[in-house]
Amino acid sequence: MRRPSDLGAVRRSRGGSAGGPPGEGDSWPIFRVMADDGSADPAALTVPDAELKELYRRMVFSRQLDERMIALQRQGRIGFYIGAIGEEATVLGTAAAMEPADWIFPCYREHAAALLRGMPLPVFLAQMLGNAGDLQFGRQMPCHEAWAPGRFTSISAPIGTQIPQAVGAAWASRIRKEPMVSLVYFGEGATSSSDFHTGLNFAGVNKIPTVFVCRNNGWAISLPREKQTASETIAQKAVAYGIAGERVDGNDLLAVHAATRRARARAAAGEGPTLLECVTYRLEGHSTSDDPKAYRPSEAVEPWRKKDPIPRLRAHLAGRGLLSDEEEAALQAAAKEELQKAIRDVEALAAKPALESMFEGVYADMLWQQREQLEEARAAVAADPRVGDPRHHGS
Ligand SMILES: Cc1ncc(C[n+]2csc(CCOP(=O)(O)OP(=O)(O)O)c2C)c(N)n1
Repeated sequence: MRRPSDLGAVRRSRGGSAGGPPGEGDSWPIFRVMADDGSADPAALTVPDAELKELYRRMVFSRQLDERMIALQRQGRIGFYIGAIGEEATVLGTAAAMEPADWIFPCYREHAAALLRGMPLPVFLAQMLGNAGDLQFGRQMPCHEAWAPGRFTSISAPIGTQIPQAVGAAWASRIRKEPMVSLVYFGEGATSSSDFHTGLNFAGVNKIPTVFVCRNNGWAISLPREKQTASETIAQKAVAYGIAGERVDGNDLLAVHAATRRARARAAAGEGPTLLECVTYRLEGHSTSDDPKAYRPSEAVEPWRKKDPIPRLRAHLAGRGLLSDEEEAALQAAAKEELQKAIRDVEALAAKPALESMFEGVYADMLWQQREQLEEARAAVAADPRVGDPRHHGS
């Protein structure tokens, strides 16, 4: 069996004690390109300058999107949101390192990857509102988007289910001789799921071309990483499956991108899958339904605020003369304006999905039972137009 230690930058565990917050385990050294102050060895830079600036712009946009969506939820304008504040370098660095033919299997924090894959912002926002512009006809929870034209599958709410799905899709592509590598996202909590085992075991045995991206953000809702697993790191779990494992500074966009390129190249060359552990931190609550003050002291968060991936990449770009203060201000203002306009436009689309859409898309031809239910629904709406309005809970 090929040992992960044979695979270039991939390390093998020397063992070590369990516990400690993410970032402390030293038996699997963390791969970094950028220092905390944004400086980097010019010889280690692999992302062209223009692409790097564009990824920085997308990180800023992702942060503003998350902040706006949380505000909309607090104002009662959308029902739910789950974002990636603090994890932007992990999401964008991995997605940007893949090829357009590759399928992305998201967890639920990867909205920036959906937009990178070409999902139009208004379509994303219509899904948030579940209105007539929603391609899913309001059937999914808010922020459970899908964008098939960009090979971005539906967000997976049940923990871990997307892992074997990504493996199956890559297996199918290999059978069809298509050069596709799948990439799947999950949190460190999902590494305790049976689907994690199923997916990594099968992929390891069969050398399936999948890149497994664990966003180790330290928390699974209220459960800290050290109570999730006795393993010192997530990357070392690769050893048991006989696959490559790599531990990366998830707040270093350059490192995340380079490690994902390496993992993709291994997969495409038939050398099998890689488990990438991106060490990052969930700076805010799990979702808009969560208040982290109930279980996490703010002192635990402060050191990670100083490691925020956005100022770090900004310092890197500024240090290399690639981003001036004026450009930074313009980029922030443009993101704000784009968001404001898109939210205004999509909210103005007040219409709900067509009533018929509730019954369509299940069978090629509607069953008689569905036709009967559709007639009943039509009669109910005709008698009281408030029926079906989510703000109306019956009388
Ligand atoms: C099978 C299943 N069990 C429980 C839940 C409830 N749940 C939603 S998110 C979550 C925590 C997941 O944590 P992690 O995998 O670390 O991802 P993160 O939210 O940190 O990105 C849980 C337990 C679920 N969605 N599915």
